[in-house]
Amino acid sequence: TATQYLADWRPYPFAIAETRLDFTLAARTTLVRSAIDFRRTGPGDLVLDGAGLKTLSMTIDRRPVDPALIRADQEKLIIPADQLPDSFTFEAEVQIDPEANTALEGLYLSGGMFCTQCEAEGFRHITWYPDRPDVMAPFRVEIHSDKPVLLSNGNPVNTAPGHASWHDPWPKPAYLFALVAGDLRAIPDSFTTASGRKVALNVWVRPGDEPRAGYAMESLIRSMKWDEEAYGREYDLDVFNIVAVDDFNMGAMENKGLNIFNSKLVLATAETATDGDYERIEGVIGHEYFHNWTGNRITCRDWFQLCLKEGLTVFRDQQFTSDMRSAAVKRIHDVQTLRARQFREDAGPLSHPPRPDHYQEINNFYTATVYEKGAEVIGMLKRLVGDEGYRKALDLYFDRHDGQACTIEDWIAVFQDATGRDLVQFKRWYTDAGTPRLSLTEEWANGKLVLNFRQHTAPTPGQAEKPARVIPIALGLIGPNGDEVLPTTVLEMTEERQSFAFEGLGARPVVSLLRGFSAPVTVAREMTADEQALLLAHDTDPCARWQAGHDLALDALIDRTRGKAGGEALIRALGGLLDDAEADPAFAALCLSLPGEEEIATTIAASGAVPDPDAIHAARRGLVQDIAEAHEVALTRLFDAMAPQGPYRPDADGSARRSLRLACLGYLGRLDDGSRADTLFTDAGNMTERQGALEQLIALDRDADALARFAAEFRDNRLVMDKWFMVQPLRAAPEKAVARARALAARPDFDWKNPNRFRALISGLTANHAGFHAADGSGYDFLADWLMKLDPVNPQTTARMCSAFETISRYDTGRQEKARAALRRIAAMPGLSRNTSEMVTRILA
Ligand code: BAL
Ligand code: ZN
Repeated sequence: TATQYLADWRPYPFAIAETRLDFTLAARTTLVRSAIDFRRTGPGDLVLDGAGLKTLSMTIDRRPVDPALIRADQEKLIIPADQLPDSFTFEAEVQIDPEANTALEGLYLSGGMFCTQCEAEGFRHITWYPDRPDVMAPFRVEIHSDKPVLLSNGNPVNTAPGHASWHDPWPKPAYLFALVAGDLRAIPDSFTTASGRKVALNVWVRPGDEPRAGYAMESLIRSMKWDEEAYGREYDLDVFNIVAVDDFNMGAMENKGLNIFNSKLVLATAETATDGDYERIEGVIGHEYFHNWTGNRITCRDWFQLCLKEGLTVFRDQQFTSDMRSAAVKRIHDVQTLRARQFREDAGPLSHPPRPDHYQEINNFYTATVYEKGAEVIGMLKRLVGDEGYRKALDLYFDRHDGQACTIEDWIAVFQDATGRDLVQFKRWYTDAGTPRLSLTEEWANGKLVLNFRQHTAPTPGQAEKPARVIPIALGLIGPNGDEVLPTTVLEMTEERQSFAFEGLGARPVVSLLRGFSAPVTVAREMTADEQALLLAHDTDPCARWQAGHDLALDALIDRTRGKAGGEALIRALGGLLDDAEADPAFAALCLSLPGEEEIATTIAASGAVPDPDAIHAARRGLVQDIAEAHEVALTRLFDAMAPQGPYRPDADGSARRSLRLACLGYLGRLDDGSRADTLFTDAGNMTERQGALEQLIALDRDADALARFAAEFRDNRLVMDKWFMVQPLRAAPEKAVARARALAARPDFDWKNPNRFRALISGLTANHAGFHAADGSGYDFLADWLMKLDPVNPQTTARMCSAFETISRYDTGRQEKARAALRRIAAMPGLSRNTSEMVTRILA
C-alpha cells in the first residue's frame, strides 16, 4: 500500500471560485450533479479524487471528458494540463448507493436518515473533487428529497417541500461538507452575537427524542458565549444546526454550520445519562463549535497538520470545561486520560509525533497523540509565553491566517512573532515521538537544595535519536510542617541534564513537582511514603497533591503484586483525607479511586519488569479490601452524607457528591456483599448512581436480577442499552469476562454494525485488563474474530480498535505469542482493508 509523505506535499495548481452540488436523494441510487469553477494558479494536471462512484458523465466547459482518464486503482481522475484552459468549469454526474455504505464515510443512511461524514477523505465517495484540505471554496447545494428536513452547510436560501437550497459563503475544504435529510424535530433557540448578529440555533433529533436534547442546546449557547469572551471569536452565519445520528464512527463532526453528532453526545436526561455523559456532551458540543474558528475558518494545509486544529481545539474545549466546572477536577481528569491513552500509545509500536510525517491511512491518526498530546503541547506553549503572550499570539493567528489552510510552522511563527521568543527547540514537541522521562535527584546541604534533572526519551519507531526538548517544570516547595516555602515557579529545562538551586531554606523541603502537570512527561524520583503523604496532606497545587496520593497508591499496589506488604502509609493518609472529604468531595473521590490495573501494568513495564495481569488484579482487590476494613466507619458516614439533596443537576457540585458516594460504595460493597448497591440500584433517581450500583453488583457477581430489570426498563433506548452491553464485560471477574462477552455477542440485539454497540461490548472487554489478557489467549481470539467480521463492513472502526493490541509486547512470552497469532490471523485475511492492515502491520513490526 502506498505511504503518503509530508515531504511530498505540493500546492494544488488550481483555485476554486465556487462549488455547486445538486443531490437527488434515493437510498440505492442517489444522483449527484456537480459544477466546479476552477482557475489555474500553478503548473500541473487537474487531479480529482473519487472512490466507488458510478460516473454517468463528466465535462469541461460542456465538452466531454474521456472516461479513460479515470484511474480506478488510484481512485483518481487525472486530466492532463494541456487539455485545460486557464479557467473552466468541471461538471460531473455520478450515482452513489448510500444504503450500501456501511463504512459510514461519505453519504450514508442511519435509521432511514441520510447523513454524511467527510473528514478526512469521505467526500471522494460523494463525487469527483480535489479532496484535500488546502482546496477551499464557497458551496451552493441543492437537495431534492421527500424527507421533511433537508440541511446542508451555511445559510438556507429557500426551502419548499421536496427541495432545499443552501449557500455557504465561507470558503471551506470538502471535508467540512455536510448534508442531512430525514424526519427530524428541532429544539430551537437563538443566540445574539456580541456584534448583534442574531443566529437561529437548532438541535435536530428523531421524533420523540426532543426532551433529551435540552442540555445539548444549553451547552451550545454556553460555548458561543465563552468563545466570544475567552477568544473574541464570534459566529459567522445566520444559522447553526446540530443533528444527532445513531450510526457514527466518531464522536461528532464540525461541518461548517451543520455539526453532525453521534447521538450519545447529544441526548441526555437524568434517568438515561451519567454525570460523565453530561460533561462529555458539554465538552464535545463546545469542541465542535470552537472548530468554527480553529479548523474551519483556519484549516489544515494537509492531514499531517491535523493537530493544528485538533490539538488547539481540544485545548480550547479543556479551558471551556474548566471554566464551566471545576478547573482542578478537569485538569486531573485530563491527566488521567493522557496517561491512560497517550502515554500508552507513545510507549508502544503505534508511537508517532503529534505531527506525523508519513501515514498509509489518515483515519488511523485521529489519535490520543494528535488530540490530547497536541493539546498538552499548547498548554506548555502558553505556560512558556504567559497568558498575555498566548492571547497576542492567538489574535495574530486569527488575523494573519483567516481563510487559509495552515501548517504547524505557521502556528509556531505566530508565537515567535507575537512574543519574540525563539521556538526552534520547542518545535521538537511536534515532530518527535515518545514521552520524555524526567529524572530528579536532590542534594541538600546548609539550607541549599540542588535539583539535578535529566531528560531521556527512548527511541520510537523510525526515530532513534531524541535530542533534548524544552520542558517547562512547574514546582513548589513544601516545608516539613506542611507550609509552602516556595510558591509555584516554572523552570525551563532545555538540556539533557540541568541543575537548579534554591538557597536560604530553613529545613529540607519536599519538592512538589510538575504542578498542574506542566509537561507531558513521566517522572522518576525516589520518594518515601511519608514525603508522598506530606504532599497529599498539604500541597497547594491540586494536581500535584492528587499525584502524590496516586503515587503512594501505585507504589503500594506494585509492592503487593510482588508479594510484599504495602499500603500502610496510604491507608493512614486516606484516613485524614476522609475526615475532610466533605469540604472537597470531588478531590476525595479522585484520591479514593485507586490506579487502574492497566496503569499498574504500564508502570511495571516502564520499570523493565513483566506485568502479571492476574497478580495485578489480586493486588488491587486486596488493597480495596484493606482500605474498606480500615475505614468502614468513615466510608459509611460519607456514603450516607453524599445522598442526593434535591433534584438531579448535572453540575460540578452534584457530580462531585455522586462521585464520592460511588467511590465509597466501591469499598463498602466488599464488606456488605452488595446490599447497599442493591438498594441504590432500585432507589436511585439518576443514571449516574444507577450505573454505578450496577457495576458494583457485576463486580460482586450479584447482578442477575439488576441486569434483567435494567434491560426490561431500557429495552427501547439504544444508548442506555449500550451501557448495559459495556459494563458486563468491563466489570466481570477476569475469569468470566470473555465468556460473558461471547454470550452478549450472540444476542440478537448485539447490533454489531452500529459502531456504538460494537465499541460498547468490545471495548468493555478490552478495558477489563486481566479479563482481556487472559492467559489462555481467549480475549485476543475473541477480539480478532470480531475485528475480522467488522473489517469488510466498517474498516475505520475496526482499525481503531486494533489498538487494544498495542501493549502486547510488555507481557510474558505466552501471552505475546497468543496475541501475535491472533494478529497474524487478521493480517492474513483476504481483502483486509488498508486501515486495518496498516494497524496490524505496525503492531506486529
Ligand atoms: N474533526 C473530527 C472530529 C473532531 O475532532 O471534532
Ligand atoms: Zn476536533
